[in-house]
Order: sequence, then structure tokens, then C-alpha cells
Amino acid sequence: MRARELGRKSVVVGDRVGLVGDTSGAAGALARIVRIAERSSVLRRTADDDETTAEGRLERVVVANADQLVIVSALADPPPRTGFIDRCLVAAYDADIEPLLCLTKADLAGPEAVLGYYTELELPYVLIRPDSDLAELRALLAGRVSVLVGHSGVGKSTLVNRLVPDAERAVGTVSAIGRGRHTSTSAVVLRLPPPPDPVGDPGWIVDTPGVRSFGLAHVSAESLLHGFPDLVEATVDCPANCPHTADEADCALDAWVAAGKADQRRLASYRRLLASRSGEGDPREPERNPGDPLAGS
Ligand SMILES: Nc1nc2c(ncn2[C@@H]2O[C@H](COP(=O)(O)OP(=O)(O)OP(=O)(O)O)[C@@H](O)[C@H]2O)c(=O)[nH]1
Ligand SMILES: [Mg+2]
Repeated sequence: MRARELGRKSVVVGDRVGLVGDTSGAAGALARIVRIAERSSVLRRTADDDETTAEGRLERVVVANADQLVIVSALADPPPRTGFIDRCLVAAYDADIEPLLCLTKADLAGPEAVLGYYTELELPYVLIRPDSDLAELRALLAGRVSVLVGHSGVGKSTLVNRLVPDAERAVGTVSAIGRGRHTSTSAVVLRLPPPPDPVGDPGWIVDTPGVRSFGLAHVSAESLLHGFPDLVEATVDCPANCPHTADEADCALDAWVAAGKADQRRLASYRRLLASRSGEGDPREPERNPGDPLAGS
């Protein structure tokens, strides 16, 4: 229970709290949350990108105190969307949380197209198939609080059930994005089991409900660029206060891409996000990149 003295301060998954009362954890035990510790990180998303709309101002805290954002994308069923992954990267860098790309359903399709898109980024990634060994992933999760985010049906809960054998997270069937049923309806944090030869902290993992898009109204236009470390370096050659939009003739990003130093599709994705923040994007498909490796999907 929350103590009344907390006022309107919300408690979110990942918060470290002070408790009084029966902290035995036994069935029926009752304790009160009297204090919320200062958060080391806060991962937020908004319902929409435009901060001038009510939806854009509706901000949700996904998780507190996460060290790692595990961006879960299926390689097929549902198809990967680099636009969505790019948004998650922006949110991660903005919140100072390290990103890890987790490509699931590697038994159904190869990762080449998605990985090709991120060549210049040196983004850490893991490939998951139903029979894959999870030792590499466990090593990346050790000692940290990691939060899984991704569309509905990409296999977040399936993965959590494999990582934490007694998790018993419900898993669903895949349906069309946006219209689909979301199997998981709330976020939970679970302790990862200790390895056979326990050394150190195995870490914590947060399973979250699938999201259709990752709204970034809370991220300033300036901070958006931090989600594109492959582009950042080019902007030292931009004129002062360059908006980096396609119609800015002197923007140095075009020459950077023309010189082969970054992928044209990444620049296009960045500019789509810029446009989307000012309400010019298509709100129905905010996560779709026309230059997606799986165009037309
Ligand atoms: N072929 C294949 N199917 C998988 C894999 N991982 C998960 N699935 C299937 O994908 C479906 C959806 O999995 P879930 O774990 O419920 O997906 P989720 O991301 O938790 O979905 P939400 O809770 O709605 O956000 C299930 O039918 C899983 O069996 C995989 O690596 N390969
Ligand atoms: Mg789930």
C-alpha cells in the first residue's frame, strides 16, 4: 500500500522504496510504501510525438532505475520496424540507459537487413531462436536492471519465461500490430536466477506490455540527435542553429551521407522524427520507415 504522505507521487516498476509494516513477503502480509528513493534513470514515453496536443503531453513512465533498454524486435511475424527501433534508441540515449537490440524469431528470418541498417552504429545485439542458448544474453543482463520493450507479439514474455523459469508470464498469438490483442497488460520486474556457479548479481528483468509506437514528445529536438550517434559528428559543420531539416541547404548531414559516412535511411528516419515532433508526421504509422529493410510490410 502507498502511504498517504507520498501525496500524488506515483510509484512505478523499478522504483526502490522504503517499507514499514510486515515485510515478510508472506501471503496476506501488509506493508506501506513510505518513501521512494531518488531514481537513477527514468524511461518515459508519450502517447504521441506532438507536445502541443493533449496526447503528446500524456507522459508515461515505463520504468525507473533501468540501466539497459532491451529493444525487442522480431525478425518476422510481426516484421521488424527500424523506425520503431530508432525511436527506442532516442529514448534510451535521452534517459541515459544503454540500448541492446534483441532480435527474436531468428528461426523465421535472417537478421542481415536489420543489422545492415545499423552498421555504422556498433549497436550491441543478440539473436534469439526458440532453441538458442541464452548464455550470451544472460551475461549481458548480469548486474543490471534491464527493461524489455517492443511491439506486441515479438516474444518478450516468451523470452522472460525462458530466462526466469518460474516467471509464468502469459504468452499470446501474434495478431496485426495496432489491432492486436496485447497479451501482457502490465509491467513486472523479475529477479534473474543465479548462474550454476554464482558469481555476482544475475540482474533484474522487466517485462512490459507491447506498445504500438514510442512517442517522443518529451525529447527536445536537440536531444533527438543523440539517438543517432552515427550522425552527430557531422553536425559540427552545420551553421549555427541549423534545424537539420531537408530544406536547410547548408545542413552538413547531407554531405556526410553522400560521403558514405552514414546510411541515407538513418538520416531520413531522423528527419521523419523531427517532422513528427512538429506535428507533420503521419500519426497512424509513427513507427514505420519507408526506407525499412522490409519495405511494404
Ligand atoms: N517462431 C518463433 N516464435 C516465437 C519466438 N519467440 C516467441 N514466439 C511466439 O510469438 C508469440 C508471441 O509471444 P509473446 O511472448 O506473447 O509476445 P510479447 O512480446 O510478450 O507480446 P505482448 O505481451 O502482447 O507485448 C507466441 O506465440 C510465441 O510462441 C521465436 O523465437 N520464434
Ligand atoms: Mg508479453
